[in-house]
Amino acid sequence: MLTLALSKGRIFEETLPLLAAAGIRVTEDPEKSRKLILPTNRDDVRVVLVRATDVPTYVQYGGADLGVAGKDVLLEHGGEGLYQPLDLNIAKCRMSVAVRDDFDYASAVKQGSRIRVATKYTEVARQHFADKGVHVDLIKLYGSMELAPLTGLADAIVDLVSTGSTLKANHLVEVERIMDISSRLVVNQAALKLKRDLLRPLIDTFAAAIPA
Ligand code: PRT
Ligand code: MG
Repeated sequence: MLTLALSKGRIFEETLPLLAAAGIRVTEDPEKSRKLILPTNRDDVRVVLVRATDVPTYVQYGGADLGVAGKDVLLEHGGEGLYQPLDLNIAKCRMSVAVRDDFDYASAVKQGSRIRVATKYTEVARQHFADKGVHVDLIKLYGSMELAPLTGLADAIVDLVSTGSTLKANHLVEVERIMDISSRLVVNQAALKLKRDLLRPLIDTFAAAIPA
């Protein structure tokens, strides 16, 4: 049996075509069902639904044999115990710094200055500002980062941006692009050896079906 960990929403939706390429069809709709374990048309493959940030943890400890997780999530997790064979090129976005449209970011990040940044991605943010020689006070948030600069909680946020419409709707502007983000296939290292006969063909089929 192979257990695949996915999060609901864009990762689930964008993984479906890759599964289809391997002849795997999830036979229940996660948006309609309350089930957390979804069967597929194959007796030896099932899908477990977990929070996006929990996918690496499930795979690391063998709660799932493989999973799909954003690079943002993997960077914060650290990737320990995970084999990452493929960039699936799905759920694409970028990680950026954003500020209020009336905030003078250039002055705020002069060498040796100090800035207050709210983010879910404290590891990436810490590294980014360290590289620039800017002292940063990090405020860890779990959601609605966009609100932080509007309420005076922080000068800037580090968040994911795709269309940019969330920033725009909240009078924020993207002032720096830190990195491009896409989702990766992650595999439990022990499973890779013990379930090689099931996993290897699946990884190869996914590799051939990655969207351009
Ligand atoms: O939503 P929930 O709190 O349950 O969990 P999650 O946000 O961790 O999961 P989900 O499903 O929203 O995101 C899963 C993965 O999709 C992330 O880890 C990213 O790798 C990837 N991804 C791709 C995105 C986006 N695009 C994205 N736009 N994740 C989040 N967003 C958010 C962003 O944080 C911001 O609030 O969408 C908003 C911006 O979108 P635009 O289009 O307005 O710019
Ligand atoms: Mg989300």
